[in-house]
Amino acid sequence: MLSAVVASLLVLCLVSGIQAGKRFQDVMDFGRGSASKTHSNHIDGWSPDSNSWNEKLYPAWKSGDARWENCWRGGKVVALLTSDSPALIGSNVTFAVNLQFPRCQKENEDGDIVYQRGCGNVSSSSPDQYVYNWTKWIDFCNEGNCSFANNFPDGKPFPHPPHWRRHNFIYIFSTQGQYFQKIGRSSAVLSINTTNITAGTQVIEVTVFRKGYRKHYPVAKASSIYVVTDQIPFYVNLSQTNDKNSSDNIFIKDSPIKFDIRIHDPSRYLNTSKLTFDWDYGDGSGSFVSNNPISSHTYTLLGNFSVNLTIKAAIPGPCKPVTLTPVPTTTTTTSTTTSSAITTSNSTGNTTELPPLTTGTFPFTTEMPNVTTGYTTAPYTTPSYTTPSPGCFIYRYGYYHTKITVVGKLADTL
Ligand SMILES: *[C@@H]1O[C@H](CO)[C@@H](O)[C@H](O)[C@H]1NC(C)=O
Ligand SMILES: *[C@@H]1O[C@H](CO)[C@@H](O)[C@H](O)[C@H]1NC(C)=O
Ligand SMILES: *[C@@H]1O[C@H](CO)[C@@H](O)[C@H](O)[C@H]1NC(C)=O
Ligand SMILES: *[C@@H]1O[C@H](CO)[C@@H](O)[C@H](O)[C@H]1NC(C)=O
Ligand SMILES: *[C@@H]1O[C@H](CO)[C@@H](O)[C@H](O)[C@H]1NC(C)=O
Ligand SMILES: *[C@@H]1O[C@H](CO)[C@@H](O)[C@H](O)[C@H]1NC(C)=O
Ligand SMILES: *[C@@H]1O[C@H](CO)[C@@H](O)[C@H](O)[C@H]1NC(C)=O
Ligand SMILES: *[C@@H]1O[C@H](CO)[C@@H](O)[C@H](O)[C@H]1NC(C)=O
Ligand SMILES: *[C@@H]1O[C@H](CO)[C@@H](O)[C@H](O)[C@H]1NC(C)=O
Ligand SMILES: *[C@@H]1O[C@H](CO)[C@@H](O)[C@H](O)[C@H]1NC(C)=O
Ligand SMILES: *[C@@H]1O[C@H](CO)[C@@H](O)[C@H](O)[C@H]1NC(C)=O
Ligand SMILES: CC(=O)N[C@H]1CO[C@H](CO)[C@@H](O)[C@@H]1O
Repeated sequence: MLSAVVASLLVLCLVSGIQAGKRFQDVMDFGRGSASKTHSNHIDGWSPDSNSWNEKLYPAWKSGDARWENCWRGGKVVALLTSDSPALIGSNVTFAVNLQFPRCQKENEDGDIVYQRGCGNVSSSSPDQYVYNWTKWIDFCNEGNCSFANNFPDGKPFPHPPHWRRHNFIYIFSTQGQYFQKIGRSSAVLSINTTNITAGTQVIEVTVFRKGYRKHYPVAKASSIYVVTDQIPFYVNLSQTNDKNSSDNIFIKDSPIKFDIRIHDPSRYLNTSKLTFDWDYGDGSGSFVSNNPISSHTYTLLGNFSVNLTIKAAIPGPCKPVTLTPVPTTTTTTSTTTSSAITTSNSTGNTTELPPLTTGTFPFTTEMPNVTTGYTTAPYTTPSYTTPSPGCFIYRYGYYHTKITVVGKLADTL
């Protein structure tokens, strides 16, 4: 009898022990999947998703949980998650989250959510009515010590950047088996240095909570993919004066064509690199090497030409034999030929008012398949175009190939 009581107590303890032991990876939809892979590489400033998650303070709902339906007054909040990928390994990829509130709701200067005047049922003469007024809590908060819940899911206290009291949303990002937490207003931006991220297509997820008194409430969830590549992302703009159709790749003989290389490098990672552009215009004129992303070539023959470009970036790097992220030299096709739109998914658990958005897509091309571009440090490199200068470099390449047709002036009017 007694032993039965002890046993059931023990069971109770075990059960509650299990409940208390929720981890980030259990909460994140993609956490489990990515945790099974080997993510031994640490992202600066991020934490492993094996850390425990305080479920009392942050209720954890999976997508599709019915509770998402009533988590916000007057409708649903949609989180739009976008990125500026593709990102060359070593550069930063930047994510932006924007919260869209139900019709007629907006965030005001104080960071509170109010009904917009003159919208829908809200009378234009009445003062702002609040949906969520967090300002009223500020009195309960002095120098970083608030009487309401003021910690992240892993227990760390909120940081106190300027105006932090007006930061009423908590953003939990998750990728590569790691998480990052921050507070903010109705939008948030986050950069990741991709040095330690494996080349390929990766998934990132964000869960957004609104500030509550005793606990915080999930309001939206979103996920997106981003591409990290070991080849320089760029596109080439070909143009010619008086070109009838700028997208048909048909040009006129004896008139210069402008080849304009636009490198996609929003974090300016390549700013300190030496860039070399090696053109082959395909008309037997040979290789033309330049340091200028804009070049010009005049075809004096009619016909079809196969144009090739190799971009080489010498990025100043550490000199010691580095054991950096092993860049998979497997078919880079998977990671680089995805010039397709990178779509972001929306989710508030169920249906959303908006179609999935596309990220700031970039018409980049890095075509040539299976060219190996591993990390190479200066002492071990194959012969290079540039004369070896002091210091050591990481070399990255980008490839472009296109076909153009050169016609006579009268050809298309005939
Ligand atoms: C990459 O990983 C190494 C080893 O874990 C770490 O020391 C370094 O800070 C990381 N760098 C970045 C940019 O994440
Ligand atoms: C989810 O959406 C479906 C179809 O739009 C709807 O029938 C269902 O009621 C929604 N689920 C919840 C929990 O609201
Ligand atoms: C990312 O980190 C690496 C290694 O710390 C550094 O060399 C590189 O410049 C960083 N990239 C950016 C965009 O800050
Ligand atoms: C005000 O809102 C109610 C309920 O949402 C709706 O039935 C009514 O038509 C609205 N009135 C106007 C003038 O929009
Ligand atoms: C929010 O609460 C504060 C303090 O109670 C009050 O002064 C303010 O007017 C409220 N804001 C709105 C938009 O109602
Ligand atoms: C924060 O508040 C708690 C409880 O109200 C109090 O015990 C503590 O001394 C305060 N700490 C500071 C730094 O004000
Ligand atoms: C790159 O991201 C890191 C955070 O990972 C940030 O500290 C750094 O300022 C960023 N650099 C640039 C140039 O965006
Ligand atoms: C390509 O270059 C032409 C001429 O410089 C310019 O008018 C056009 O806007 C550019 N197109 C793109 C997509 O950058
Ligand atoms: C321009 O060329 C593209 C590609 O060949 C073609 O799809 C498009 O219809 C052309 N536009 C015009 C106005 O001729
Ligand atoms: C140009 O690139 C194509 C395809 O990548 C390749 O087949 C061809 O040999 C290259 N031509 C030259 C002259 O390098
Ligand atoms: C690239 O692919 C070609 C055929 O598709 C193959 O013959 C060649 O060995 C590959 N090169 C490398 C470096 O994998
Ligand atoms: C992940 C997710 O829920 N995506 C949804 C985004 O919205 C579209 C259209 O509303 C749905 O088809 C997706 O399933």
